[in-house]
Amino acid sequence: MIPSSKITPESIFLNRRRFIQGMAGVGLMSTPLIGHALQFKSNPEYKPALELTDPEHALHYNNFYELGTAKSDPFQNAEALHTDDWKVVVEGECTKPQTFDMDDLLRIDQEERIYRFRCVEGWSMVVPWIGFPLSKLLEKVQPTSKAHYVEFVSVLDRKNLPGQRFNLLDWPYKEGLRMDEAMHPLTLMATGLYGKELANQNGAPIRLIVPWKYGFKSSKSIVKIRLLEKQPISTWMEAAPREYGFYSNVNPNVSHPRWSQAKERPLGSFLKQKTLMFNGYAEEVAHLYKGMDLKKYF
Ligand SMILES: Nc1nc2c(c(=O)[nH]1)N[C@H]1C(S)=C(S)[C@@H](COP(=O)(O)O)O[C@H]1N2
Ligand SMILES: [Mo]
Repeated sequence: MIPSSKITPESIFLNRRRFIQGMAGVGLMSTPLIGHALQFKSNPEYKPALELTDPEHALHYNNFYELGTAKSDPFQNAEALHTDDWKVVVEGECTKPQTFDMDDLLRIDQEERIYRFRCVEGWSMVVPWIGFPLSKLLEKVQPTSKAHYVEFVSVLDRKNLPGQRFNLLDWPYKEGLRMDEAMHPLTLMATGLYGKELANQNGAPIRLIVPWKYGFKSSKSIVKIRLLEKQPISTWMEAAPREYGFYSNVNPNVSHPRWSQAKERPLGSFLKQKTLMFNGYAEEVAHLYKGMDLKKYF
């Protein structure tokens, strides 16, 4: 995939899109410019009155260690990620394990949702994702009563992905959610961003988005989803267990061992702002953690 920003300036695209949106209201839209046409509807339930992050930042300041550790690496090395004939295997504790190709996944109704996104490093953004609730995919494989956790496995391609030539992390990148977190309506499988299919550097062709958790829980370029009875060990837990827990809910009151999480810097802004409990989604998700000590289950 050619990074879209190499084809057209994002500002032109955005203005054009706003114009089209203005005409079409919340009707069915497709991408007006180059790239795979994504059919999607804007979901008015997830259209907060927040200023969107300039796509220049969201597309060029990335964490995607498979493509390198510097923030500019994922965009620069984007072509090293090969997304042709992508498949997502869904297996484990379910009665109908299946392999889905991208056509199957794009046949699920795609919607646009504007979410806050907060990296554990202390920066944040507000971006319009396109995708579908993960619950819609999990329902298709019919989880058994033993499916208590979900594991997400990202792409493994040591030959092409520059970051995987080093064992900086235990590849492939793995993450996990509790079943109720995975089935929560906010939990999204994203296939697009800013009205277009996902750019490679953002985790093409399909990634997870869990907006109330730190960004590293939102795995990119997923190839396998496993339903499990026991809690899996995620890549960052394994790398630094005292720093990165399984839950990793955004919480301004629980510091990272090396820095405070009370504030964040929105990409494109010089000033910091206060970080919100559960990244502003407390009303929707706080009940999932009732009675849990959030300092212990960080
Ligand atoms: N496979 C994979 N997924 C990943 C990462 C990664 O290195 N590899 N980085 C995570 C981190 S730390 C963040 S903040 C987000 C960044 O997403 P973005 O580049 O689209 O903003 O992706 C997350 N998902
Ligand atoms: Mo992150």
